[in-house]
Amino acid sequence: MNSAILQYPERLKAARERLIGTSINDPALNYCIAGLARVEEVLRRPLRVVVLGENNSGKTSVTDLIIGQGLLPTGVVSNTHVPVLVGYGEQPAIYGVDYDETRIRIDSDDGDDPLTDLAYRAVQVMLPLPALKNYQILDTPPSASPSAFVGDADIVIWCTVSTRAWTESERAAWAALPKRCSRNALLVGTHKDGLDTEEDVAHVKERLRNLTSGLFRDVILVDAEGVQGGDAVADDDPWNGARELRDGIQRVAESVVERRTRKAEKIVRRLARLTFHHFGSDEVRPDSVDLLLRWQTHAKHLLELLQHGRQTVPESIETLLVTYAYYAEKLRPGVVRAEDTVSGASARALTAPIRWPQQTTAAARLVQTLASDLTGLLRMLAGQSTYADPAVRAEYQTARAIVLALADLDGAFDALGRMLGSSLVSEPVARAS
Ligand SMILES: Nc1nc2c(ncn2[C@@H]2O[C@H](COP(=O)(O)OP(=O)(O)OP(=O)(O)O)[C@@H](O)[C@H]2O)c(=O)[nH]1
Ligand SMILES: [Mg+2]
Repeated sequence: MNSAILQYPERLKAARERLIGTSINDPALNYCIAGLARVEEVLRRPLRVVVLGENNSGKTSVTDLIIGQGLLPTGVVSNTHVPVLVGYGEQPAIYGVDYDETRIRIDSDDGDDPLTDLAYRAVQVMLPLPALKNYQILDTPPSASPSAFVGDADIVIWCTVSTRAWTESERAAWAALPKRCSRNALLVGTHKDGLDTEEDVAHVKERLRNLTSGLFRDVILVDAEGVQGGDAVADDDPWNGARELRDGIQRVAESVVERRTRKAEKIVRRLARLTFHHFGSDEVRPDSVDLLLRWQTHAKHLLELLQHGRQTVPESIETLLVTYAYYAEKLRPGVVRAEDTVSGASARALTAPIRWPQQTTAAARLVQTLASDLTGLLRMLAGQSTYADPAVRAEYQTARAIVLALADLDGAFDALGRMLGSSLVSEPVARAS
């Protein structure tokens, strides 16, 4: 997987800790810190694999096969009339989850068989297996409505008995699940051992693929009949399908994580933008008030031109950036050309082609956002800190730099850098309306 994706939660954590480290007590900044913590938490949550299928289709056996055959406790294996969530724990432990969500440890050695004695809503099994740090597995009980279990599923596995696979009732049950389930679903055919030859295996696999085309990411056949509750079986024999199944889950997991990260990046950018616009204690230097007003009039005019179709989106962006550069130079001479002062933008982006958005409402909104970001930046250049203490001022500057990096305004600045090139920053002229 792309390492930037894997490192993203760490990057957020580092930024958040540096923000906390500035010890600035600013409501917008506090809001940002709390938001970052929340996003990190969501990103670090293990994925949830939900194992579904009709009665006796091998759900529990497949759950056991995924974690390592024989590792699921016997009491649990023989009692799957409630959902069983298998997750990571430093020490092996089994909990009963009550209807009021209280957890009671039930794997003590007092001789009772608490798994059958008490009515739990669910059972939670904790095992010290590294793979379970990345995903939890929910083994579901025989149920008339599998949709009850997919609410927070990231990956769905449907178990079917290979020798009689994909019956009409299975088709109907799968069709009743939310459409999004298919995006990250695997079809697992159990009882592979009931097929005589490799040819039969290939034939059943092909048949299943054809019958369920578009419904699953992959079809995997397994022999899931293991030594349950006994010693773990070494599964270096590729025939039982355990490795193929784990690889399949891993592939789906990677795409889920990637999508989750992209979403998080968007949220963080929005959060950082919002923070950037609301935090700080600068006041505009008296000599800069007029320049700022002129910029605002200018930007407003440009947005109107766009709205009335007199300028295209690319033209509007270019003009906005050139205009911004002009005012930025006026407010703080040298700021535009000293590349890292403005953006810290990398050379990578300077060589990449700009993909201007099409002329749509979304694109117009993008230009508007850009204008307001640029206003925020100019305000920053036009500001003087109200803090006399240079140490506090420096902390504000640090915090601002972190927030700006999170807001990732680089795209805009890269384009700016490219357009300016070596040319001089001249007074921009808005097109005649
Ligand atoms: N031969 C063979 N037997 C299997 C396989 N998978 C499961 N079984 C057996 O089939 C029976 C049902 O398997 P389970 O894993 O309990 O099925 P389940 O879907 O969890 O059953 P419920 O929770 O009662 O719906 C058990 O006796 C398993 O040992 C397989 O791949 N091959
Ligand atoms: Mg079961």
